[in-house]
Amino acid sequence: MQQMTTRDPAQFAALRARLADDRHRPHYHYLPPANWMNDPNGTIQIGGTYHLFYQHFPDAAQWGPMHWGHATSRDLVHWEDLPIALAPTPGGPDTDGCWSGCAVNNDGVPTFVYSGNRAYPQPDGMVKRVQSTCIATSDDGLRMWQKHPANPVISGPPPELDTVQYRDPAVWREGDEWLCVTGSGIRGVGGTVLLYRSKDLVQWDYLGALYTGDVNVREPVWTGPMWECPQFFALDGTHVLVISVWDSGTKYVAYYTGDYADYRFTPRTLARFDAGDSFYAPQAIKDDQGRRIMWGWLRERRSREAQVAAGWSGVMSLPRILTATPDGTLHYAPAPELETLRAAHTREPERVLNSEVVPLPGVMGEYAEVRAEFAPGNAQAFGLLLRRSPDGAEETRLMFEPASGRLTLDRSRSGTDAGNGSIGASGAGSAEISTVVGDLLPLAADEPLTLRVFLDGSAIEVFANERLCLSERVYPSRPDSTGVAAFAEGGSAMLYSLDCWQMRSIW
Ligand code: DQQ
Repeated sequence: MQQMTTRDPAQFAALRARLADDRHRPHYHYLPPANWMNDPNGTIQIGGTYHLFYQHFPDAAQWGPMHWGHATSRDLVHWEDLPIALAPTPGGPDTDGCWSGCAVNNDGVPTFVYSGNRAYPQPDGMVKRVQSTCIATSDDGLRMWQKHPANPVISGPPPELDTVQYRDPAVWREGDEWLCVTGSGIRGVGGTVLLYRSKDLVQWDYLGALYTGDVNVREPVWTGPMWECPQFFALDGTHVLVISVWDSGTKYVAYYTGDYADYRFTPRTLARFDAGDSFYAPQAIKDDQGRRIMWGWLRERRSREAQVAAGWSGVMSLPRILTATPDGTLHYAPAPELETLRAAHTREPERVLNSEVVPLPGVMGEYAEVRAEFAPGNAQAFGLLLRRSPDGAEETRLMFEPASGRLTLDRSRSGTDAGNGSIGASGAGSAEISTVVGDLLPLAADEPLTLRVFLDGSAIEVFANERLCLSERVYPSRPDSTGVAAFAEGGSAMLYSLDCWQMRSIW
């Protein structure tokens, strides 16, 4: 692909048009006009407008010195691309990248609090990274940003701590002070979030660790040696700490719920946030309806070469509304605004599935929402076959096993192109890609399984009974891998209903 840059907003429409025919490119998930995107940053709603900033490399579909891209929405569904908001300043603390951070409204002054990154190549070929906390403000409605002359406002982790890495400030207001958590890890101990307070976002005092994990504990979730992109907020009577687990590379997202008092957090629960391998580095806002809305980065699951050749990389998840139950379990719902994208609708009749695969020829599952409700019956396994070719040679299997209560997504037969992280895959990173992902979803007696599946080119997001999310990326090789089938194995299951809506493009 001829080199494209997203530095010039006048080119945005042409870039989107140029990539529009790529069938792996989503139609109703946000992604930049072209090139690389990773974490959501600086999410905020001001004057009714949702602002989404994101980690962006504007010169290629690969990771590079990070900028902050920018898009806005009035309805959480349709987005307008705006010019790049932040770029590295040569010689400054963010010379090698404006890394992740947040946005706050400081008495009417929109302010970014973000990670500056400097990279120093070492004689042994390694790179020493120096990460600090910087701020920037805007006086023109969040378009142009001025970096503060005092940057970095926090030059690095407290010197008394033996830290692994240090980045990704998340700031909130408590009374008359600002509080900030920053992701880090204590060598040999575990991931940690370091807590600071400030009156003015410029002078910060370190208050100790809000909470530190234990790298040696594997259950219920291994939380690793370092945490990126922490999020900490009150929700429905509990406090939630969301962490992105890093271990020489990005792993997955987990969350704790528990109690917060005297600048310390005491967890009561710990679980995976998303059972897939794609969702990472999420960020949440509280909007003007009081809803806690979260977006995450749906990273690619194909080789670096395939991403560069495509000319784009990275997708933003759909906005998820979070709620917490009294036992500390998070529930997730796709923002109801997404229903405005529903177009042609098909409904399959109720049927019993008897150890069989039932293709549903009327259901087109390429850019669609599928909602299916099952009763487990006595089947050993049942579920949906997604992105299926007419002969079943390619398919992505979403399967529930009642005995174990496990929901899995198997992408081992999703596509055959080399480099797509599936069968026949080759290329950077493909060896470490798991092809079967999932988690436990215990059902109460007589509780049906309700799957809401959002299919959008290469992006799949599953909401199961609103308490398990599973996000993945698949790259079917065949243009006719657009079908959906229902199946049951080792007995029968009841498919009460299956609705499918074609989803309109947001562009
Ligand atoms: N991405 C950013 C970091 C963050 C990581 C760099 C998480 O600030 O820790 O692009 O994906």
